[in-house]
Amino acid sequence: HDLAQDLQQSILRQEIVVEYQPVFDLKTNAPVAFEALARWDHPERGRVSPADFVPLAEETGLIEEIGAYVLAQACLEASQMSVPLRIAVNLSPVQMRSDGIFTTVMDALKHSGMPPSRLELEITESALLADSDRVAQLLRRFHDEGIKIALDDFGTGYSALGYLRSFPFSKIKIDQSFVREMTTHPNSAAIVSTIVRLADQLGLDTTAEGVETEDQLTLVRAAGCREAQGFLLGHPRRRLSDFVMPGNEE
Ligand code: G
Ligand code: G
Ligand code: MN
Ligand code: NA
Repeated sequence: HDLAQDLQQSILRQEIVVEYQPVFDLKTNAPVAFEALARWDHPERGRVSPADFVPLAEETGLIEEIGAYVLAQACLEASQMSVPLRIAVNLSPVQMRSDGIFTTVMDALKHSGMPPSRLELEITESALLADSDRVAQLLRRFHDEGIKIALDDFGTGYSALGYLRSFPFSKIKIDQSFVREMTTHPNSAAIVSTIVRLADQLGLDTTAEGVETEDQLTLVRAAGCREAQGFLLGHPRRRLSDFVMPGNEE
């Protein structure tokens, strides 16, 4: 039978699992947040990537249920951590358009007891394109509750700078494609430094995504990024335990 049918059963069958990737502060080298990343452990196909099932979930409308599960699970697990780090959750543009999204987020916070200030919602530019007045209003409601909003995959869309003016972001996440090219393309390094300077002037934090090598880490640090995440620093993992930065073990 088809994948969409299986996806419908996936939550009930507890096949959707949430992994967490640590995000590190580049000044202190300490972990400051975790990004929740959904995975689907299909009984026959094995692990299905969100790159494959999120689009299917969006088409079928199941993203609302799956997204609510991820939010609830992430807030619950984060509330049980020994150290109160932030937790970042990705929201699809389809979730952003649903009427229930504000309540879904607030319910996840209420049921877990986690303070809103520890939650960061990651949205991509594509969520801002349609119905932007409504989205701006929604983001302001989140912001007024103390929830942080991060602009994910920055640099890959239109990157219209007007977005940075009209929406209450607290952070820009610099797309992995720039980080990957920093060591080989001077233009990418220049773009990253410029994004960081722009963010600084707007009072926004920056996270470099997809840091895989020591050279990349050196360059994103030199560019002034506040935070970094990537396979060099920590892979997504099932358990929210206390991560340490490589080379900083003791
Ligand atoms: O973890 P991975 O690199 O396989 O994720 C692939 C894509 O799926 C990324 O763009 C990531 O943002 C997205 N993704 C992962 N988990 C979630 C989730 O819970 N909700 C949504 N909407 N997207 C997710
Ligand atoms: O779109 P978004 O930025 O949310 O996507 C996050 C995705 O990037 C996750 O699927 C995560 O598994 C993946 N990811 C995290 N760190 C790295 C990395 O260092 N290299 C690569 N290739 N992917 C990464
Ligand atoms: Mn993300
Ligand atoms: Na991203």
